[in-house]
Amino acid sequence: MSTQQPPDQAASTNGHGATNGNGAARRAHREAVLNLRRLIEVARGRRAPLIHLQHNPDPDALGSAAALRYLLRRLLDVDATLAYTGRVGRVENRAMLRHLDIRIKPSFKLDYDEFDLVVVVDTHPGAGTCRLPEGVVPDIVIDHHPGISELKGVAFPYYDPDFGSTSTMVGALFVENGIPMDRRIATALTYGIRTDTMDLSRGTTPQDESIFREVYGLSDKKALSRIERARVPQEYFITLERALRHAQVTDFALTTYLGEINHSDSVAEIADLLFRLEGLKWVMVAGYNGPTLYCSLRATPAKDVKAGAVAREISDGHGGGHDTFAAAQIPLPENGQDPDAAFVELRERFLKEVRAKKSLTRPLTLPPDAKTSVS
Ligand SMILES: [Mn+2]
Repeated sequence: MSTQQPPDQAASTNGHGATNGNGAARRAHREAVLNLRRLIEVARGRRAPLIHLQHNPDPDALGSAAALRYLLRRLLDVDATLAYTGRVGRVENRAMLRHLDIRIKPSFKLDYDEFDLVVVVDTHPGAGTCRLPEGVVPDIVIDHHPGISELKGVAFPYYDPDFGSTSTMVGALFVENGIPMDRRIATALTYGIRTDTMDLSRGTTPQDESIFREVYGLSDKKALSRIERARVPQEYFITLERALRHAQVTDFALTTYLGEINHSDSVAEIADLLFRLEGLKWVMVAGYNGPTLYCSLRATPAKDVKAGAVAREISDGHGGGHDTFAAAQIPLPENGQDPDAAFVELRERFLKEVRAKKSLTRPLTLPPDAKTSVS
């Protein structure tokens, strides 16, 4: 769409995003100008906006939603409500809410009829992580997750899977349009970009870098440190111990089972930790909570590696994600199939899918003759 924009738009840079004067930066600037215009067109005149977050919101969802709320307040003088489903589990994410004063409300406590604008952030209708109430069609969708084919009835889909985070996309609306933000919002966006891109190491574009530089420069470093070093409950170490005990290395793939978990973020947290093992190409971590088996995948980047596709395949469509990191939420059958058995089956499917040689299996931390409780 940028190619249809008259060239004079490019000249009106504000000195933030397009300082190096190259074509890509000018294009990014132009798109941010257009995107802000479209956002305002759709949101203007609405008095009760609702920002609906990704299920079990992560820092990117929390950061981009908080920033969008601030933007709507600043430009249109309206107060948006932030709604979420699932829970905020990881202690860092709870610390983020606390230290940055981000207030979110559980979706089930809200009547969606009372809102006259619905924005979905960091997910999209049709994705497993979008739990909008039945029949609610959002006016605006802001997301970077791959997999959107069409968004029926959405007035403004601000969607680009090239971005490393939704926080970058919302950050660009500020930075490229010269709109100031306060320290709290800069900190929230910083943490959102940082966690979604693993410190700009995965799935990033030059724009992720340039927006990150801007927001990081404005951020509260002490608050960031307090969030990242948040104290953890004893439960964390109990889960960690189980993860190590059940971990098996099969060829180039590590798999482990956490049993019952307190919150679904545990699988991602442990997957990131175990992925540090040298020589690995894949990690698959799973655990259950209630009627759902949660699974997290990490993969070393390579031409034919598509973690999102693997997640989808082994979960019969209940998963997806990016090339190097992905997740699945698999409903456990109601006939009381035990989650341990569901894990064993999932592990089989995963190892087959990534073509790991099962004969090359060893425990991660136990001597080869010791027995693990799940095998
Ligand atoms: Mn995200």
